[in-house]
Amino acid sequence: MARVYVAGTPVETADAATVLDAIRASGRELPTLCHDDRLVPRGSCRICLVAADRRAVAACTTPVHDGMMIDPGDPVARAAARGTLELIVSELPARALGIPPERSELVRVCASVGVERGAFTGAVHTRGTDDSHPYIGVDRDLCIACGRCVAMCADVQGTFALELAGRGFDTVVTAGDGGAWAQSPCVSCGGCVDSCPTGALYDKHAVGRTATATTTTTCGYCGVGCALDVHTDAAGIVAVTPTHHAPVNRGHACVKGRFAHGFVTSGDRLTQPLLRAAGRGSPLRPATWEEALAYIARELTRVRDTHGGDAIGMICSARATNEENYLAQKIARTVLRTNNIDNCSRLCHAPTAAGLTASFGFAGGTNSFDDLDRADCILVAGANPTEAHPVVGSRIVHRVHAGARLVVVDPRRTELADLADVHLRGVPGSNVAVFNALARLLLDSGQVDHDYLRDRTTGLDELTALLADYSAERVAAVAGVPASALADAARLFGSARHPVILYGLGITEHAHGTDGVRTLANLALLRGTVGTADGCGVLPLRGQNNVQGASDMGALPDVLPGYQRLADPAVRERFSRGWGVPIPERPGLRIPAMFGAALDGGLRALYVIGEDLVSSDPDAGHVRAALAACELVISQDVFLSRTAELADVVLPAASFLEKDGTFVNFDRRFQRVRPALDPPGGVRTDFDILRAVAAALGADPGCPTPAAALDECARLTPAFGGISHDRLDRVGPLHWPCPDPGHPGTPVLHLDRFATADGRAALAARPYLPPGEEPDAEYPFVLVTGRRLAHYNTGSMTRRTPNAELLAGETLDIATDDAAALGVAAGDPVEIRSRRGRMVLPARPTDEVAPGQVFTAFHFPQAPTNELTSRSADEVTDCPEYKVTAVTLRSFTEERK
Ligand SMILES: Nc1nc2c(c(=O)[nH]1)N[C@H]1C(S)=C(S)[C@@H](COP(=O)(O)OP(=O)(O)OC[C@H]3O[C@@H](n4cnc5c(=O)[nH]c(N)nc54)[C@H](O)[C@@H]3O)O[C@H]1N2
Ligand SMILES: Nc1nc2c(c(=O)[nH]1)N[C@H]1C(S)=C(S)[C@@H](COP(=O)(O)OP(=O)(O)OC[C@H]3O[C@@H](n4cnc5c(=O)[nH]c(N)nc54)[C@H](O)[C@@H]3O)O[C@H]1N2
Ligand SMILES: [Mo]
Repeated sequence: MARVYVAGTPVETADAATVLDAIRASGRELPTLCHDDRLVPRGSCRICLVAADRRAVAACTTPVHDGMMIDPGDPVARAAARGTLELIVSELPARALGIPPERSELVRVCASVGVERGAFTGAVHTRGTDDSHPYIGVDRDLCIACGRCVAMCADVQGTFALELAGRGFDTVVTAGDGGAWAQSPCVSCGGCVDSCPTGALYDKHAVGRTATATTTTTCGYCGVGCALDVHTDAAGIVAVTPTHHAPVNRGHACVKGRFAHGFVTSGDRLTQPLLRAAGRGSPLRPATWEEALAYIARELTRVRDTHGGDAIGMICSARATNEENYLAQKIARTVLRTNNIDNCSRLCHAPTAAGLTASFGFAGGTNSFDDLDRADCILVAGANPTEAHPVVGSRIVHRVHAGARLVVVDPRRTELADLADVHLRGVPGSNVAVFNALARLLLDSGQVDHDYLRDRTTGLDELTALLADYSAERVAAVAGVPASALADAARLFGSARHPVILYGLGITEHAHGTDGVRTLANLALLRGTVGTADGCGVLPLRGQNNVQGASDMGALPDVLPGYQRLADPAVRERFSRGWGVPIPERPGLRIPAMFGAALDGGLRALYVIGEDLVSSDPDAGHVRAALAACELVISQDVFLSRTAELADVVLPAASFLEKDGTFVNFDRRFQRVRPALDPPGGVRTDFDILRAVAAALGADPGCPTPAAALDECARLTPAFGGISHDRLDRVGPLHWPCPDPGHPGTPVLHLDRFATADGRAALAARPYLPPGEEPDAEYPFVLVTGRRLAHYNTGSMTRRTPNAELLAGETLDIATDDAAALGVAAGDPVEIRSRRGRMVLPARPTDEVAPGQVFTAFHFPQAPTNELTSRSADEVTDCPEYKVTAVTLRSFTEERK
């Protein structure tokens, strides 16, 4: 700590503080122009000149020392600052000072320093504008070459798309090679726009509007859980900006959270319930809420009372809030009287929940994302965070530039693979073999923590015995990864002091996904880097905004909130007492089993909240057949999804921007979701809809408000006992477990003991087994499916925003040589056929995919990827093997000739 004097008043600051920090800590404001808290201070604009120990200094770059005397109002320094500002302004066109103050820091600074236009008139630029990008407008003549945008792009986003080009007076920001912004490598995170002090870079959507309110909430796209400030006027959203100083995203965001909000006003949003007046076969027509609710109540009651509650299934939404998921599973269990409730974690990270529970005892990532800041080796396995979790991706890039080593395990050459020290490019489905080889190399080289293994783990002998079969040479042959690369990876991971493991669906969405998670977790255990103050642990990059929370809230067939086991009579007893209704004992069906039961006649009604089964579940033909077999399908969604089109009743739901509640992000943080908008007329939140459905069924589910729902959940769930809306509003995000209102939350799990029965982590001795579906002579290629930056899952939201201009359609990514052998060039149509279905996509020849493999996403209805994927699934959790589908390809143009 240092004690300094600001205008004579003593102020305590950190040793590393700057004069600017000290002035702000004293409660004073000091205008700045080139400064941004997210960036390393530059000290280039001189607007923050003050006197320190009687010398004029730039406050933003001058470090404090004990006893320093700071005079923020020193007349000489401030006159110099004012003169500098006058010079800057003199070189700008008149419109620079006509921008509303909330969109121009320069205008605010001029007002505060007392500078008006006209003191000097310098030469003014005529460098023109760039309107090519759907979101980012460029008015080059307002650029003062402060460099903030360049630093945001390089140091925060990690893309290095921007630079200051030209010399002297002509220096100006440019993107890429200086051509159109839209053609540059810019990934549209918006960081440059958020930092630009003059309006040279601006949010095109916000032009001409003035926000009258700002609501801080949590992003509803991926599981990173970025805090966003949603700025609104009477007409709706003016702009969304990342919340500065938010613990997760620290003032950063991606193209989806930052810009893709236009779907809320899309003309085709559902705004009233839809019903089939004359039953199946008749068209969906608008209905009143009363009609729709009465219909649902009558049909659900009929099915329940005739066939029992287990003839009904409910699929809850990882897009919805904790409170909504809590209420949904409570209604399923107490009103519909079934444990047939599941959520899309089944399609995603169910193997994570099963694998981490088996290894460590808890179904959550072990550490906080913040621990990445000290990681010196990052193992990214089966994840593509620069596209799917961009704020995490940026932080990884940043760490690597700061010296951390990077190992990427992915069949594709992703952006991070390009940056990696070692890229292990095994064939899809080879993870267990690769991780076993790495484990063997760590053991053979002695790069393991023997004390830790002895004291804190079980299963070392079994693992060691199994690993006899996993020499690097043998695995090289199985996985197609050079033995030397395996050795390099093991050496980097084995010699790191703070290794961290981040992983994604490339590990889980496999026939042996749970084994993949467990054998990956072995690596952290061997090194003793999980459950220790030093270690950085194992972090699953959970997918949906609230997939962690949907599962935490018990929207699962075999556990109640907080993973309390339904099979445990004491747990059932507590919930039965808490809810005042005995809860059914029989464990419910998982999503794939619900489809099977529908086809067998055991399941007759399916209530689907915020999931597009036809687009996102594997083998769409099978899904459609299952839906057709049900007597009643309810779809509750923001849009008429492909599933809603097949439903008997469609209920219009609010989006995350219109909701009150909480989400749990990928590192177990409860974060507040606050309504920035009212739902459009006729639309209700999932919370209100669920309460109305329960009421129509003649039940009162309690939980009058979202806050009350979380309170009730906290009372029944020890791990969440200290979490409430009120506390989150006061102290900010909290990591579970958080057992009581005085508990600070648990960023790092398992510090004293693991949550397993014996308190030790279980090493897993799991053999490599081949994928469920393998290529053969008839279907010789492996189709890998995944994600692209600009679009989100079924694309229902992002396709209804200008993100559709950033990526207008799907492609089939194919190795250059394979494309040549097929006779297709970029853009040529290729027919892709599996044992179940087909589609036609334009080819995109690239060396990002290996020969014999092809890649595509599932964001567009015109590219119905899941018509092709198989029902092969993880043997433990039924998570579909989306990452391996055997397909055959042919040039479609050829065919038609
Ligand atoms: N832009 C965007 N962001 C998203 C989403 C989105 O749709 N769009 N969806 C969200 C959701 S729900 C989720 S779950 C997450 C998913 O986030 P990720 O898990 O990162 O996404 P994927 O692209 O599905 O798969 C990750 C990687 O696994 C690799 N892979 C495939 N097979 C194998 C294998 O056998 N071994 C290894 N080691 N790797 C393999 C793929 O090549 C791919 O690069 O993203 C979330 N964020
Ligand atoms: N081939 C292939 N298929 C995959 C995957 C893959 O990697 N490859 N990944 C799988 C994974 S990981 C996942 S998570 C699933 C995702 O699959 P889904 O969950 O089906 O996909 P989403 O597009 O995220 O959202 C589903 C629906 O929720 C609606 N919605 C959004 N917000 C709300 C809300 O607040 N309330 C309500 N009621 N509705 C809302 C959207 O409009 C959309 O129609 O896809 C899976 N499918
Ligand atoms: Mo997901």
